[in-house]
Amino acid sequence: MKVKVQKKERTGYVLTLLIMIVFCFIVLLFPVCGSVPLAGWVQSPGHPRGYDPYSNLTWAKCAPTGHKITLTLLHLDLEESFECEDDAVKVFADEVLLFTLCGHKSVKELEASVNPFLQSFPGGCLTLSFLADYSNTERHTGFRGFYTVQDVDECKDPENECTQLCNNYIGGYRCFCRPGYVLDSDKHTCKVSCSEDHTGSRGGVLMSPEWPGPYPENSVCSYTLAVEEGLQFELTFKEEFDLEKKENGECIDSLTIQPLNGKAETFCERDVPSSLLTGSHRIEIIFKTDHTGTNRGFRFSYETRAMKCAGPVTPKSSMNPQKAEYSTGNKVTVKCDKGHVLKSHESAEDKYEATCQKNGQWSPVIPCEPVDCSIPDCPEFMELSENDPPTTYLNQISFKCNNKYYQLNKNGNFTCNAEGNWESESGQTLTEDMPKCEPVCGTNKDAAFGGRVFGGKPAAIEQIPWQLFHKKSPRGGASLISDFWAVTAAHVVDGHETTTMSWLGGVIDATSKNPVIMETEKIIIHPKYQKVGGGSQSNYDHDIALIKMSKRVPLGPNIRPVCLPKKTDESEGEATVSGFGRYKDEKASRYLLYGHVQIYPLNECDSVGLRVTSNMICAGGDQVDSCQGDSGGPLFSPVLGDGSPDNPYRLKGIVSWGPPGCGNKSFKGFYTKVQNYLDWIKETMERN
Ligand code: 4AZ
Repeated sequence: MKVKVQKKERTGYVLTLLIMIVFCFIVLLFPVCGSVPLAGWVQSPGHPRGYDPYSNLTWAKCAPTGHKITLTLLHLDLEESFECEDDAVKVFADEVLLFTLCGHKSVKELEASVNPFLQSFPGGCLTLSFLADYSNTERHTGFRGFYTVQDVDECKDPENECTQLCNNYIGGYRCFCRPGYVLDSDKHTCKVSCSEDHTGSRGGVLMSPEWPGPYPENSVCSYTLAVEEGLQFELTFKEEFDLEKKENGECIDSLTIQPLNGKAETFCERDVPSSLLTGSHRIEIIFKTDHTGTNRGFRFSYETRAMKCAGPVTPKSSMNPQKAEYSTGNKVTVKCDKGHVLKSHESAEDKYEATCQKNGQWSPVIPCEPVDCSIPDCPEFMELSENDPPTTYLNQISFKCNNKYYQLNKNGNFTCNAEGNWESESGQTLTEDMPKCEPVCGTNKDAAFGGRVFGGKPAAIEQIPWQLFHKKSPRGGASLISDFWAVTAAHVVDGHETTTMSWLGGVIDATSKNPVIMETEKIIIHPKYQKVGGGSQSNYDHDIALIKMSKRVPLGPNIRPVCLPKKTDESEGEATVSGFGRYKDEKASRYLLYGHVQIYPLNECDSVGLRVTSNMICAGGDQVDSCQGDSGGPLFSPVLGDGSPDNPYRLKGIVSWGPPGCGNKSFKGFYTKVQNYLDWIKETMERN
């Protein structure tokens, strides 16, 4: 039977023949390359008779470095199936699946759309796996192809990183440079060989490579200028200075001038100084360029000048003599500025001598640092307004009281002075003029509400917080005047000086279960207080005594001191008297009562024959009088309800005595005039 060969089929055969000739040529030329054969066949089991059900084949070849494996399929006849799920050839480059093939493909089809892609990565492996299932209805011949090991042309890879020229060879590639350039140690970058050593030269010119033409790319030029110590280089830029930079002025290419022991300066802008005195006898100049740009570069001359020293030797100091510059060997006296002393000097020394060295530096250099006043110790109730404030020269601190029942007795602002002491606004040091937190006096709760209370009435808690009360015999009152001291009438405590008395505070009800109990430590009766004829009867002149408590009285809303009167206050007008004393027919009042009385001139008060002295105040009201048991208690003004922080309650008098029969309209009560005892009170409190 004569078979008519079609034209299409013929071209296929011719192509196969051609490829086979090329393959034979390769096989003959390179029979073996190390352990990897340079070419060979790969085909399905039983080809060309056809493969059996369940036949399989795994084939793999790995390329040496700088090579790749290519596979050329010449024939493909497998069972056709959806997504090649029955019989299939799969080709992988390392782990990457390149193709899954099945069915029938002509040589032309294979050449056009399959073979160009059947390649391993450079130095990688190509793997082929063939798997047939059982379901073949007719016989298929399988596949056949050949592989070759080929050199990779790395120079064609745009990522080969040769900055200038590239040369490919079997198994690798090499970068090389145009004349005038040298290959850097990274084996890829071409650089200009441009470093120069000008050691020993006292003058000359330096310029960028190829000046005045554009400087070459990828250059790192290092120039050394060096002469003996005692000289320094001056650089003079006269010509154009043109280095590549970004829009924002940041340098792309740069010229860095690094003096020995000095600060490096980098330039690329045209703002390079016309002349630069470097202050150094040794300079490294680095010129760096990147891979692009057509800028012209730089040119400058250099010469040497004698080394000079400039001032100041150290910040916060002055020099004597004062000059713009100093020659080597010159000596100056360095004096720290006001409020500064030499660092880590034992004595607070502020002067030393320094000499200008050959290297343009001063020696010795001892820094001047501000004097430190340090954090002061704070007495009780006092603290600094700020935690850990700075404490050096001219810094300020201020004190405050950390308890609302206390206030500073003077200005609490201090400044650290040049001598290292805290100084007040009036110019006194902290040790001379330490402020104190003293109890706030003469303030009660009423002050916050204002308003006036009339008549002899029971006092509310917190209304007369300075009222103290001696409940046991002798029943009497006292007034708290600080957080340790109370003032009372001498006749109340007379005879008790050597014993301890218990005073109650913060009570308005004498039967209160929880009063604050204050034990006396000292009872000091006024030295001029006397008893008539040495008997038990007092003449009530100087009827005043001070009581010091054994412990600091805990101040609070119920217990607060009253203010003492001013030296110049008028002793007239209305005042309030308070106490737990006799009330109407009762022997004693259970509650703290108060009432307003009028203070009269002494000559208007009938004393029923008893001697009245200028140490007494007489006062009384229509309905109100003090009486037995009130003695020692307060007579204060303004009247209860009228006081305020600006007009605090002041102790005018101490309940002292009166003609028999309290509340008698024609007689007034007598009170010790506290104003006459201000010095004695102050001195006694200070001394005890
Ligand atoms: C006394 O016996 C007393 N009316 C106190 C004051 C007055 C009278 C007597 C004043 O403690």
